[in-house]
Amino acid sequence: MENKYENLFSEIEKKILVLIIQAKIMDDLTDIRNKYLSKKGEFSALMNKIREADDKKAFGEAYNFARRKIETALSEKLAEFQKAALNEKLHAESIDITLPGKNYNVGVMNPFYKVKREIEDIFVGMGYTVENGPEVDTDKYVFELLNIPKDHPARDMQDTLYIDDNLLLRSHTSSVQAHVMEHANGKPIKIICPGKTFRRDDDDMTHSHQFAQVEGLVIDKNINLGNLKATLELFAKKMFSKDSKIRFRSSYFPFTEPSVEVDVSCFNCKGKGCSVCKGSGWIEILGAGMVHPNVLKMSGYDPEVYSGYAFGIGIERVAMLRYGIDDIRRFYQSDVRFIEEFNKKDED
Ligand code: FA5
Repeated sequence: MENKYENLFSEIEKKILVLIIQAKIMDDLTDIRNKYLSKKGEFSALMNKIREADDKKAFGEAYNFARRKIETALSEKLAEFQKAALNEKLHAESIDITLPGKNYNVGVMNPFYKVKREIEDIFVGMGYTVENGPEVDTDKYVFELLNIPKDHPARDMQDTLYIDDNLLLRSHTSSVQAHVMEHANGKPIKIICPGKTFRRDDDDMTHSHQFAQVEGLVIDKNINLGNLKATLELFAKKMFSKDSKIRFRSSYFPFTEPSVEVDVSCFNCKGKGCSVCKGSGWIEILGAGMVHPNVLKMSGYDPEVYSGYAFGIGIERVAMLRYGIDDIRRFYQSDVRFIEEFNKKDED
């Protein structure tokens, strides 16, 4: 049906539609919208004439019809601009897949860390949890709670770097034993703690002033030396080879009684004697023993009820045996050729 108000809007409608067609950029559309369709825009202003219209409904319909046409044309043009902009962006970002790629070198793990992780895996597999302890610690934890009072001669063998009279770089991971016992509140313990240790040792092929140990500590009722031996034998078989054997040699540590040094049968000659084991057929890898009753008492355990064992494994020494590395200092020289060499050995 004819609407007598149509003509009132047709002229301005055409003018705006032409402007929309001619728009070159998105901003042109914004300008058109502001100029004609905003509250005080030229087209919107025509709505005021409704007051004079005798058929207000028809007037409103004609106005809305024209306005919708303009709005539709604006949206279509806007979509056109957006599509063009997207195409342009996609084109600019297109990748030439025929170009040669960049070569990235994949880093490899230092054999020290490989062995550290393997040791952790073996003990976690036996139900141990992995703990951490401070590398800078007090005299109390590094020595006193381990039955090494001030002026005890055993301190000579573990001289270290002191920050002040009381604060020092730990000379063994055994310091973690006292921390763990303190927090366990008399409950059973089964932990290992890998970490850095420091000593005033002269560096040579098998000694470094900084090295790493894995401490092990088990405390419960009825723990005996046989448990320690079975644990370490299983460790040696998993770490070195399934026919590895271990032997205990009696030794002395103030914090264990009895104390032992533990040797592993030489992986190279299977105990016959070779240059790796210096002809003995055995290689020392750790110190261990039954936790001394004094240590248990000082940390709140009744030695009549609880017993335990502890061990301290030198990580670099194990890595040296595992990979046939002749000099401990190589671990710390950051020579990429050295590190890569041991990755190749794993792949062989
Ligand atoms: C200890 O440090 C004791 N805390 C171990 C222990 C723990 C005994 C729990 C009993 C119970 P020892 O000084 O022997 O013990 O060191 C243990 C291991 O650390 C050695 O067998 C060796 O593998 C390694 N180690 C010791 N000193 C050095 C060093 N300067 N450089 C490299 N490795 C070392």
